[in-house]
Amino acid sequence: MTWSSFQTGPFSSSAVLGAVVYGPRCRNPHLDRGFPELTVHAVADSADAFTEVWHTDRPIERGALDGVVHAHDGESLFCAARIDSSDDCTEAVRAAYLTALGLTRTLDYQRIFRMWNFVENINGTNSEGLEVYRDFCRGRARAFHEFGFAEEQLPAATGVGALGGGIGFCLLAGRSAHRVTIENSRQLPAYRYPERYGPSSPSFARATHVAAAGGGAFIYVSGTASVVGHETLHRGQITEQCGETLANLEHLLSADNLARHGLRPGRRLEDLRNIKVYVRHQQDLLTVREICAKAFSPAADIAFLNVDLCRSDLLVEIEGIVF
Ligand code: 3EB
Repeated sequence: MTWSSFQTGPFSSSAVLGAVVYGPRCRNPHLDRGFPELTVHAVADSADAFTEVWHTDRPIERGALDGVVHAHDGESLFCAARIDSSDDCTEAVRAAYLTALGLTRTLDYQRIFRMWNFVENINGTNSEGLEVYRDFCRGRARAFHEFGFAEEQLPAATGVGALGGGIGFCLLAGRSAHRVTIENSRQLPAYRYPERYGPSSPSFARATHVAAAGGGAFIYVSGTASVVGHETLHRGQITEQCGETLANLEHLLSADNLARHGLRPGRRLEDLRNIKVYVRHQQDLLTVREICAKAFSPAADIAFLNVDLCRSDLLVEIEGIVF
């Protein structure tokens, strides 16, 4: 099984399946250190940089295909790609996602359980006047559709802004782990959002439960925001958006919600680890930090990133993992 940790200093490159650097500049995905590394431009100051490292206890094989770098260990696959900034990204996103999805098939890791997407200028508009996030969603949706993915099988995801570097994305997939996709009964499945949010609904599930063949279960929780049904609540109110986001996370992990998917036991906010908190406005960081310190376990690493979010009225988004 693969698990992750946040590293702020140098770390050993052995037994690493992949890594995502949240740094002060972007870099093309590469294999220079012996594993695939995605470098996202996500912090303004290098003092705030950190790396999420995906560990494995098994030997890895690695490679690159059309710019998509990847490594796999017989149980899990990590792959990462970057798409240059452009006026229209639908086609480039579709192509890069199709390459990554193709790898899951040819390498036989077909149970995709998590993906992350970092989109520069996410709330800007493309040459046809479409928001960049919506343009991105269209390409991703086309790739999953063409690949024959049922909506109910979509993985958990994060889709947030980046300070530069076009679009970086990575995904994690399993070969034989049992995977259950989880929705949140407080929220409409994102893949059923009405058309007013864009020509293609976002392709993701609220969470995935992954049970390793050798025992052990993980819940990968998607980026979660102040969205109830399909509407953004508490426009302009950071404390209230944090509260609604925490209510969404709490309900997602509750015994009642997990039981709808045949899963138990229920989990709590205190069970979340490797938490990332995306905050749109720098001036909200202190407020959000205080709320998160109260809500989550002191044992959890919590990283705060000051980036834009996929809807211009969202101020905060939170993700995490139950190990
Ligand atoms: C939402 O609930 C907030 O497009 O991959 C959260 C997680 C959001 C993932 C994505 C978007 C994505 O709709 C936005």
